Amino acid sequence: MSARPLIMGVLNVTPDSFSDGGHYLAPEDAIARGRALVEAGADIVDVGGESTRPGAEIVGVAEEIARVRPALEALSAAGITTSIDTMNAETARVALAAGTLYVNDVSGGQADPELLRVVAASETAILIAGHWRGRLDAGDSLAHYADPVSEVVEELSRIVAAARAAGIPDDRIILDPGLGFSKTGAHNWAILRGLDRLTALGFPLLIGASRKRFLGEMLPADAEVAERDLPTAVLTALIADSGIWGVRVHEPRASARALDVWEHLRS
Ligand code: PMM
Repeated sequence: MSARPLIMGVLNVTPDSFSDGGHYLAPEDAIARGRALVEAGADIVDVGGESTRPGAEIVGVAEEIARVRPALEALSAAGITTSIDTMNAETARVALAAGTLYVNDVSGGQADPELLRVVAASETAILIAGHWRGRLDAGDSLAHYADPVSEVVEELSRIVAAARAAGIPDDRIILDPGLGFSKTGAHNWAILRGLDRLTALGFPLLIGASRKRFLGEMLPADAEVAERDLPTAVLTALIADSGIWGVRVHEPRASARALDVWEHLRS
């Protein structure tokens, strides 16, 4: 039987993330939001200082570090498990020094290969490696697959090989299929239907579906982004049986309640 998946709460310290950008730029607001995510059921707070959405400004590493460091330090000092959402080795290094456990790189170490060596050198850090084909552009030009699940499995295997070559042991690697990263809604659904083949790789699996466009496409055109939290939570419960390790969500309370229902049903 599958263990209850962990909940990773999203804290974007950015002016421009698509669903929560601009709310937590002031350090005290970011820290308060991180604490609120834990109170709402998050096991881990994932702090990001650079938006990955198409067309987002690529911020300098110094600016990214300035955005995330106060929250990482304060939350880690409060005993909260944190994760840094970054593609930059230097940001990962600073985050680990601030007490962060997880280095969540949506590019799986491809944007800045030095990041893999930073994780390897820390001896305790855990890499969360996403499936990624390059920076997103508005046209999703890399979102072409003959067989999405097989190709994601194959490309994640190459990421694992690179992580191992950099010196990261298998028990410090978590994989993520990177829903929405060079993937259309149809590709995301195909991957969600094929999670068994991803867990068969033998690594813990994190799924980040929260508030993504493919969930919004099921809602009325004028629905607010926060209305995607209900479909997100339903999906959390529906995929909990696939043996996933965790879900990355913007509103932990909804997914925590969904997992409570899932636990009752299966016990
Ligand atoms: N998606 C986003 C950012 N970081 N990290 C992981 N591991 N998996 C994801 O799917 C993922 C991520 C983009 O969403 P956001 O802008 O709402 O944070």
